[in-house]
Amino acid sequence: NGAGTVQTDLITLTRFILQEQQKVGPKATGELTLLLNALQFAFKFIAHTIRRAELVNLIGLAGVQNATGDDQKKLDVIGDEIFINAMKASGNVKLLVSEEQEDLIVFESSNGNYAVVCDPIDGSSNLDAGVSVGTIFGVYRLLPGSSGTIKDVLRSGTEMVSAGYTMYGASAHLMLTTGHGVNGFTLDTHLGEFILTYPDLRIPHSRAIYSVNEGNSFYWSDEIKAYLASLKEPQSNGKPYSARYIGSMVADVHRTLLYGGIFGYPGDSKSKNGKLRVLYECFPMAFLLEQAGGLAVNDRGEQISHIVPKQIHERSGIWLGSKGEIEKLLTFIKP
Ligand code: P6P
Repeated sequence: NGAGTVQTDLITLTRFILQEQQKVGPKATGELTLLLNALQFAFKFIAHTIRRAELVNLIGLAGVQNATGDDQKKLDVIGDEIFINAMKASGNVKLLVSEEQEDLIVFESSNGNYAVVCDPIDGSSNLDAGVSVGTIFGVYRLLPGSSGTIKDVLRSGTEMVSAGYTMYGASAHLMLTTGHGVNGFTLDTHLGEFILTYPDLRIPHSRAIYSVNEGNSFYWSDEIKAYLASLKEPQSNGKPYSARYIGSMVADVHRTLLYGGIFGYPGDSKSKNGKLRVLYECFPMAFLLEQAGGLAVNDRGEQISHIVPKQIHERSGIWLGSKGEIEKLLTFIKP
């Protein structure tokens, strides 16, 4: 519609989630709906806090280290607390895995049937430079009869019931799947609502864009070196691929989802399993990409969502993106 026309029938995230619940029919308990609403509150609060951070100078090192040894920025700590409090308050969450917390969090008083895994503010090291960062999350329903133990989260990505991310950039963009495709929402700060802006998003089948940290190339396998060298040669259209790397996974994946291409953080001789964590970075992004018609594989070319992690901060090499681009990669890495 033209810029001047007024939209009078907006689809908010709340309305969308209810529509999804109605699709499930009478057996839907409404618990996932309540959980997704608690998640959206956390995203709104984090978005607001990040915007204010630049004004009230919250940005800066908090002087503490997180579970995986990264220097923790104040916003990491605040984002983590916001997320923990929102999940606890929902009453639907029994377990929480957070990048910022070494151990599994069990909400003792909760009778919730869900486990949430999250990276509250992924890419936070970019915050001072004003680069988009994001919250990445995944949701498991507790195993039948479980009262909530680590066994409920050491499961393959294929068992997730929902996943997505919210990228905090010029606007806050939430990309969400509940297993029925991918839908994108943009936060209208005046309404305080996420509005449906990317209905039934599909990733282009191919796109000549690759996204990887070339600074690691000395340590890559010969197969990866050969693959990337092939992208730098003029292709059938006479042009080589373009390189785009932001260094914030949510921003790099968001561009890949919208434009197509391939993003990777492969393992190498200095970090066998790469840098990205299986539960709250690889699995949610793999779920989204697969639901959008893309693919996500590990360094051996296996579908990454089939991995069963052995510990909650486990890492894996990962490549994700357009189906055509992953299939081209597989011709180099598939044994
Ligand atoms: P590198 C950010 O710290 C992060 O966890 C991801 O968001 C991002 O994709 C990756 O690390 C960047 O790592 O080694 O390329 O700086």
